[in-house]
Amino acid sequence: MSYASDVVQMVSQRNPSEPEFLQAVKEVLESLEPVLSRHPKYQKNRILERITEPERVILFRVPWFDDRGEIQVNRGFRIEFNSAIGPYKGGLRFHPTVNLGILKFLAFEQTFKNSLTTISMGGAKGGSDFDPKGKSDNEVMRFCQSFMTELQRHIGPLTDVPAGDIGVGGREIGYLFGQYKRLRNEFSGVLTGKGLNWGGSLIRPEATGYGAVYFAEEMLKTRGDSLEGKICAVSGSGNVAQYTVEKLNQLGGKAVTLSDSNGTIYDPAGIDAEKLAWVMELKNVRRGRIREYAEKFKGVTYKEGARPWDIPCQCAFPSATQNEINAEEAKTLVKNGCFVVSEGANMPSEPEAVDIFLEHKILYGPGKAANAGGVATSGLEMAQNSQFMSWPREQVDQHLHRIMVNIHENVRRTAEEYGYPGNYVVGANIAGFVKVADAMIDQGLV
Ligand code: NDP
Ligand code: 2IT
Repeated sequence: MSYASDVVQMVSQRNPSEPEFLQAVKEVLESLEPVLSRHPKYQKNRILERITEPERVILFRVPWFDDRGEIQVNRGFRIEFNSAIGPYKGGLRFHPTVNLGILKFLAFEQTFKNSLTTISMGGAKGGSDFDPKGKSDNEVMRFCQSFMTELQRHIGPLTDVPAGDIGVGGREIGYLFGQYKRLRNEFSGVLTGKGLNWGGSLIRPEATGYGAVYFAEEMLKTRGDSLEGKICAVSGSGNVAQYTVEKLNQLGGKAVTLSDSNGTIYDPAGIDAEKLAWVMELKNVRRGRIREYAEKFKGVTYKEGARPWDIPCQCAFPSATQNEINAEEAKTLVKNGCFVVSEGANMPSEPEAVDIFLEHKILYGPGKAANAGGVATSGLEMAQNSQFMSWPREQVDQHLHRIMVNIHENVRRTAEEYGYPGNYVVGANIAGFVKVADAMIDQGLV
């Protein structure tokens, strides 16, 4: 047995009820074999045993009153996974499916993703099983205030800097920031994704979607191709999906699908800027369902309970959630001519789906590389906060674009160096790992 598979087995025994965490650990550790055999120092320093164990897990009660005056109790989490290369950094997810194993997978992935950005940030994730759907603004505010009342003692602008993820957008970050400021009497860059009038960065809302499209563009360039005229399937209809569609439109692509947890819309004419503006109002202001798109625009079909992957496309941008593409769907995508997958979501492809993409040698950009633009721009927000400055839109977008080009180049080169040309999974995992692992060795056994 190899060192990596020994540790995978140990981690499985230790965390039997965390399937998503084990899935992420297995994928990363197995792809590290080439770097582990070349450099025995990682085994000697027991880096895999250490890097798969969070530095700290915080679990807390979040009590709040609903609008009827009834007491509700949710569970809050913050996983501070790794601080070898910077303060803990990563989003908060509010969704009824949230549990320890899901947040551990996300925080583990975040560690390698943040390493790829080239900005000094460690890995973390947090959230709650609170469901913002159907709650009033006041309920969301009371929940966020209670959540932050506990979380505030664990975070800080140089310690741990949360941001948004599923179910946490500008509204939630505002309520969380207000409560932090009130309790700590401190106006600081403790959260990212803030409003533009109170320390937020231009382009942060756009960054994850834009970044995933920039990454796809870089992958296409390696084959002398571009996004011009490409039919694109996008899943989700939240923050990442919306700005993926916006950037695709700007670069000549044609997005034909969006979805939510109820179903998928297919618009063969393309989701142009005007339709996208309507979607943004629907999802971000009215908080409605994507089904309504098919009622509003002609020639559109809506399939209840369906995902977009049987719609013929050349490029796919999974932008909803983990494990949203299975092996069958991956086969269908490839059969229908899809040859670019750029993951806006975290771990949206099941392991068997990833195998199919790699087997068919399509351009497959795993989430930790393709969606790193979001957290990278959070890093740019932190940089602006520390200077008490805000940079113009073009400047932030140029930084984001440059960062995505550099991540792509680093990942591509690393894959080649270790004998897996074109394999962005191996490239991203090794490049992300080496920087964190070397920092851990430099800093001793802590
Ligand atoms: P949002 O909450 O803005 O949107 C999430 C979208 O995905 C919604 O359309 C939602 O539908 C759908 N969705 C969520 N859960 C499920 C599910 N179980 N099945 C089907 N659809 C689902 O979140 P984001 O756009 O911010 O996040 C989307 C993905 O991108 C996540 O994987 C997140 O981790 C990842 N990501 C986000 C970043 C960011 O900066 N925001 C950065 C990097 C990655 P519904 O309305 O029905 O819930
Ligand atoms: O998964 C992610 O990278 C995010 N949700 C963004 C994290 C951040 O700190 O901006």
